[in-house]
Amino acid sequence: MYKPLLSPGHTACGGCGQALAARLVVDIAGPNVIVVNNTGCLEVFSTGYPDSSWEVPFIHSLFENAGAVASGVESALKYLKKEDQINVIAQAGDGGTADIGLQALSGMWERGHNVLSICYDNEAYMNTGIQRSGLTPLDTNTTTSPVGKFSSGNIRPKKNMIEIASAHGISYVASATVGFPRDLQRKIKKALSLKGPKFLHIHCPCPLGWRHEPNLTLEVAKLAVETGLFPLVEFEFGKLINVYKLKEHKPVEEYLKLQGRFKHLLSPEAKAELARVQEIADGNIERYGLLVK
Ligand SMILES: Cc1ncc(C[n+]2csc(CCOP(=O)(O)OP(=O)(O)O)c2C)c(N)n1
Ligand code: SF4
Repeated sequence: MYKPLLSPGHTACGGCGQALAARLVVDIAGPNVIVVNNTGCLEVFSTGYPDSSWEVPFIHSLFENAGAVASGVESALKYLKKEDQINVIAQAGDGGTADIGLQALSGMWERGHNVLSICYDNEAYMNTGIQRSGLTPLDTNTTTSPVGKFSSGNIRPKKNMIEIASAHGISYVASATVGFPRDLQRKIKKALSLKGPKFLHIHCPCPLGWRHEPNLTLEVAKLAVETGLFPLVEFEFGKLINVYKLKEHKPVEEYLKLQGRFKHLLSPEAKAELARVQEIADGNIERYGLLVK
């Protein structure tokens, strides 16, 4: 009988993209895995003391150091000559990956540890109240980039985390989304079949922070890809090897209009800001050759 390795009964919000992604990940990774998890929503909703939803060994690291802890776990497995039997996954949210945890991850990638790092990207520090992170998109309304008379939300574009990781020349770097679960699981399988450091960046809608209906999680996730705002790409040793092609280029409004965090962009006065967001999507489409010709 099927037994999920991230079992139900945890306390994630209804429609949480991160809960769905984590389950897809661990189910395909299988039982021979050790998970190291930065502080963040995923760790909090799945491990409320004294309970745990994890059916595999799970270590809660600090907010900033899953990379360092996972490096130690992998080194211990090597010493015990068990590195071929057990996979190590280091996982975190976007804040834990692209901001505070980046130094530890970069060190782990540079040293060449055989670890799969995963970023569950819900585009803000959700666990502490929707503060912006380095992966929050331009013009997002968050509690630390509030929309107002003189502000259209977050003033910085999303960091290109995929290319930051890929610049380390590691064996595999890819983006994925809960909107395309089979593609996500294929990428996990591929990553775990390769030696050395790997990085998977998973786009995970958050109904609470993005202010969309919980039943729209998959639709929102798919539209991020279909508008070009979250391209699905794969790199091997720093080289782009594959992209998810788009048959048509949907306008960004189709994605933005489902989410309260972008509501201000749809007013007639916000035309110029909306054009800036569309420019980002167009730039991704051109950069990665996403459109079917
Ligand atoms: C050094 C340190 N600073 C701040 C915190 C408080 N803190 C815990 S979780 C968190 C936000 C996590 O955000 P992210 O990594 O994006 O994950 P999410 O909760 O969004 O899934 C913060 C700021 C902490 N635990 N440790
Ligand atoms: S706040 Fe967002 S990421 Fe956190 S449990 Fe709720 S839906 Fe999931």
